[in-house]
Amino acid sequence: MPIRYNYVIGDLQGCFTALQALLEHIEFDEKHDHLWFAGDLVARGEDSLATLRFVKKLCENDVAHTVLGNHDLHLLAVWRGFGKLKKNDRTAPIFDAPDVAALLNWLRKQPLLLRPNPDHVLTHAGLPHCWTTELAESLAFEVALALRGNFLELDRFLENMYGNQPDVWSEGLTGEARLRVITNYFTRMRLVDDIGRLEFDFKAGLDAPMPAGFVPWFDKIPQVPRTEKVLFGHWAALEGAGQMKTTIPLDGGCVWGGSLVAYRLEDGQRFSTAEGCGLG
Ligand SMILES: [Mn+2]
Repeated sequence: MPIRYNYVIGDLQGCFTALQALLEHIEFDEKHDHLWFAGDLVARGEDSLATLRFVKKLCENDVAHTVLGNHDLHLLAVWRGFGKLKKNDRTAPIFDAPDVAALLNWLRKQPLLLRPNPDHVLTHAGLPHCWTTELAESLAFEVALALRGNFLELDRFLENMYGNQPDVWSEGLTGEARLRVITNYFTRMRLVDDIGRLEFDFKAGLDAPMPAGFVPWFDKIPQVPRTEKVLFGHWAALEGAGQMKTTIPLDGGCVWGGSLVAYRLEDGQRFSTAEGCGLG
């Protein structure tokens, strides 16, 4: 049976009830449809554990795929002892669950970039204009290799993952600094400057004043024109709105009282829950 529809879904953040409502709304059918998640499966929503279990099962059944977001990486770091739960994270039950190792060993094997079809690229935060899509694919794979390696490799990566430096891509970077900046582009990027330097403080919407010299990453024209559309989550203040020409925001800010968004690849139609879980 050929796939009927592919839906790309924005940041779940543990909003399990909203996910179920959205799947009902799009009449998701495991036998015929396929789901693509933009990462940040867990964090502040009401049931990160149920969300993680649900998405893992779909992925293992080859019904869904997900990329990793900053909250997913943070979950892995806490698990391995390199981070602490954030004040508003409601992920503690994951660490007490009998299947914690299975869940997190599965999570760490998920990629930072996916190609749902030849016309689309999916990452958690987007793609900077200084990378071709091909380069991005190979850089995402460098990080994925560290994440899915043995615990020594995983721990070395997680221990060095945090930090804002270097804040700009350069081909000559090596080792942990290289993996850190790649990870920051894929999972934390919002604003960049002309050379692709990252800015880490701005989280507001597009009508808010931005630091001098910085613009949203999607306002920069790729140095090598991209033929693919870029699907991304992470930036809740965009509210998943504004179907732009070449970039498609998917984080409807569900956990902040917005909505959970699904984008149908076949026709570009957007679907969303009536309201988010509003826990923020
Ligand atoms: Mn995020």
